[in-house]
Amino acid sequence: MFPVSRRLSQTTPLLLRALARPASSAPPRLQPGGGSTSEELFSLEHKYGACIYKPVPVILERGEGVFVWDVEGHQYYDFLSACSSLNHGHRHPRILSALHAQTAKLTQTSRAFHNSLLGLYEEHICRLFGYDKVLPTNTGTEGGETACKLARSWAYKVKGVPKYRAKIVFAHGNFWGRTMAAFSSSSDVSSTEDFGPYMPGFELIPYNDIPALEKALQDPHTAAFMVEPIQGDGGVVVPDPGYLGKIRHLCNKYNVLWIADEVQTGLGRTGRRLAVDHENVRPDILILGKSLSGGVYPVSAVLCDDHIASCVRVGQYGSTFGGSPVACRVAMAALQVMEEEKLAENAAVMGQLLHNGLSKLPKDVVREVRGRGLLQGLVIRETKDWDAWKVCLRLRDNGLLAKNTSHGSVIRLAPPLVITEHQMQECVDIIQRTIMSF
Ligand code: IF1
Repeated sequence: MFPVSRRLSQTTPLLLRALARPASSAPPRLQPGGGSTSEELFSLEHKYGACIYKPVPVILERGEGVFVWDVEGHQYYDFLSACSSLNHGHRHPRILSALHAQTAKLTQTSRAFHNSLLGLYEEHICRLFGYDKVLPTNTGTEGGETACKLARSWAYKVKGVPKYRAKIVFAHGNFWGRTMAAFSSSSDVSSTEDFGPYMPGFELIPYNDIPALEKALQDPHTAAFMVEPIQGDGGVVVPDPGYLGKIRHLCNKYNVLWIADEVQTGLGRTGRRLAVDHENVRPDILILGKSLSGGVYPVSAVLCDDHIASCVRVGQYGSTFGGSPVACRVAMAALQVMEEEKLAENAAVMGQLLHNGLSKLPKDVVREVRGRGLLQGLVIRETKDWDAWKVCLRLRDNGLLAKNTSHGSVIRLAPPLVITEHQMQECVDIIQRTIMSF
């Protein structure tokens, strides 16, 4: 134990810091919608917000369909769709009316009681995706955590893996969040090195590498392989044709669960309802999120069949807002709109337009254009004069908002799936003009 004096000296500054801060009840100077300028708002974020992002310098105030406007009234095409949480576009009228209708009645109950929407939603999503059960969650990360827990529990109770020897395999370049478990499965040392020690029982193999996968699955303690059908933040990496089918085959062969993380690729983004539909294969556990609520509320979901869901026990899963009346209502509306407005089909057609329009760009600036549907990546050949970040800044100046992935040189191009042919042509022109300006 430290001597009292040292303990005091250590605690005194903290104590003083805690006590000395006068809580201010004065109302903030600037009010929502009160005409604050970008500069004023930048400075507030700089002063009061922990520095955890490096956003493109633009302050958005309004959104409609594929468009957003900044506080000065400049209009932009939104080519990120808030990281694919706006597949339906900004403020889709049918999703907003579902939100307003529900908030006028009952917003939240917690799972301490039933609510009148949960069963309707559970039936809707299970029948649409063809699974026996759903665990309603809030964020994609929570969906990933839930999937890993399900896989471990199944390994012990069904596969017969000795307790606490279960292994879950992930692919280099994966991203499914920033929690301790998500970071424990990350290959990105630069963002995870501050947070050890890491979750045991996680193993990394190269993405799109079937021999490496087979070797990992041969371990009798392997519970699951969790993977994105296309790696989003990893740089819009599309695996070889047949990769998903071989995952399915090998997971069957070695009695391992296949967890598909479709948080970013799902719900029409790649030109099919799910990215796994491109190879007509079915994961054992499916994680959805982001656009599941049409971008108006955090809603995610984990779908599986009874032999996996039967491993859960009351009290092991859940959250305050998971399965709330608002979550259920907006998710049902989002799923209906996706189907009735054929968003996946439009993504396939518009994605081809985008891909074709960009494939003619000069190879000395654009190394490659890759992706599926409306999840495309523009791989910039970076030099001392330009990089992906500078291209994003110039795209902004030309009226189109996009952002490079954590892998730096790849600009993710992912507009809302409601984009029209005319709008897509305009955007291709903007991107071509911008690239040619370098
Ligand atoms: C941010 C990235 C994209 C995801 C996949 C799970 C999650 C994500 C495949 C977790 C989340 C978001 C997080 C968001 C930016 C965005 C992103 F750059 F971080 F990686 F899209 F590529 N699985 N991706 O992509 O879902 O808990 O966030 O709901 O953190 O800034 P979440």
